[in-house]
Amino acid sequence: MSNTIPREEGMDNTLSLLREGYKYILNRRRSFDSNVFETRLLGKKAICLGGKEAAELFYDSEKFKRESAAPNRVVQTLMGKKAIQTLDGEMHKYRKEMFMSLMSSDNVERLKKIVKEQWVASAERWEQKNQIILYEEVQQILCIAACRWAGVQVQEDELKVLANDLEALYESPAALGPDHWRGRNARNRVEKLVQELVGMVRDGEIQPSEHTALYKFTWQRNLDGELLDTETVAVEVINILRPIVAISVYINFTVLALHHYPEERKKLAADDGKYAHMFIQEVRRYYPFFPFVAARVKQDFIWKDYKFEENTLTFLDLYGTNHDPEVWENPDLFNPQRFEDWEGSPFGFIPQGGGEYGMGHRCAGEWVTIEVMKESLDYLMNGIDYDMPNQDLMYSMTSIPSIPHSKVIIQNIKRL
Ligand code: HEM
Ligand code: MYR
Repeated sequence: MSNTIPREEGMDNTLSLLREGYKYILNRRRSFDSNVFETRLLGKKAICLGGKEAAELFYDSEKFKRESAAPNRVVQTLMGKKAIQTLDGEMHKYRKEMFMSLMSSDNVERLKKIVKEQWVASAERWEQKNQIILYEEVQQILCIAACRWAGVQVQEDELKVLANDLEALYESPAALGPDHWRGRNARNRVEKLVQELVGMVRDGEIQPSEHTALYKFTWQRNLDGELLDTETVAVEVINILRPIVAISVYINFTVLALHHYPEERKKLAADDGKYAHMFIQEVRRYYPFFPFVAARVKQDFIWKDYKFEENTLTFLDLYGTNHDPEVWENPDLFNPQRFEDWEGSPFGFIPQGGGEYGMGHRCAGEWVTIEVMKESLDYLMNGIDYDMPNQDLMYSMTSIPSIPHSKVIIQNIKRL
């Protein structure tokens, strides 16, 4: 015997999703008083899940798979074909090990060092200018750092185009019309560029250091002992470059938080490192970024008397789980203090996905993200002084991903 999953009426509710954005799933979880409901999105039946318990279910790889789960528009922009995000089982585990082999503390330190150097070099230039658009400048910093870290050599004059293309890959998945096509064109260009480099590594024309993603991925063998095909190597190297550039969104939100909550500056100034960590965690929890992730039911099962049918498309609400009152006290208040005695939760705090790194799909770059954010926060607090002119700092809850409208303008920059 099973109960019927609460169902949202309507032939297709994609329009409501567009209208309500990050809050679409949360709004319905509230109105149906249920952490699971059924709807129709992008012309298909879909189940939406939210909350800690539902996240635990979603990350059970016996129950959900990623094959054919990501909408085509997301594959064609953000992820790329045959990317790790679309793999299951042994293939996924093996590919994940390849990614995680980059995440040793030495290698993460190497990235932080490059990021710091780029902040310093950029601030020197900014002193000569009246004002800068931080989002764009930080993308340059992170694009150079990501390329150096990954062993991807690009000419100085190509960097702006590349940073702009990598931005387009993560800004376009949910966009419509030309804003979406900008991402598809960017993917074609970036894949071509990285594929050429992979070819050059294989031909011995260039020799990136063995710590780099370009080296490791180029020489990675599949479970069948064959080298990965060139397209897949390029897709996975881009799975390193793009998200590092995307940290610019979180850095923008970091500056926004410092501006909106000036008392936080004092706490950070008196800090030995612990408060900075709490502050960064709260930025990742509080601000909207990755809205939800998609999977399909692997085989029929029953959960809480609800029947989940094989192949049903299922979305897990990341934003809504990070704002779930069952998990967080006053979830809509920005309060880093909440992380002081926080015991950790692989399913309640999921800005970059949940569960484990090794077996599941949780973000391979979560540690990198936190460390790059900390390094950047430290430079913003102790490396420079700046003013924030009047500007439109609003960010929309319906554009995905959400970015403060002015892209954060800062002026009168002085190195300390
Ligand atoms: C996966 C978010 C930064 C590499 C993911 C997932 C999310 C996410 C939500 C999917 C989880 C799932 O499918 O269940 C973010 C956000 C970032 C970020 C918001 C902030 C900028 C990074 C960085 C890297 C990275 C810096 C690499 C250096 C990956 C990879 C996957 C992934 C390789 C696929 C993991 C898998 O399928 O097993 N990320 N990420 N991400 N992320 Fe990140
Ligand atoms: C990354 O580049 O991997 C990290 C940041 C990506 C943010 C992308 C936000 C839009 C994703 C829409 C996905 C819908 C999934 C079904």
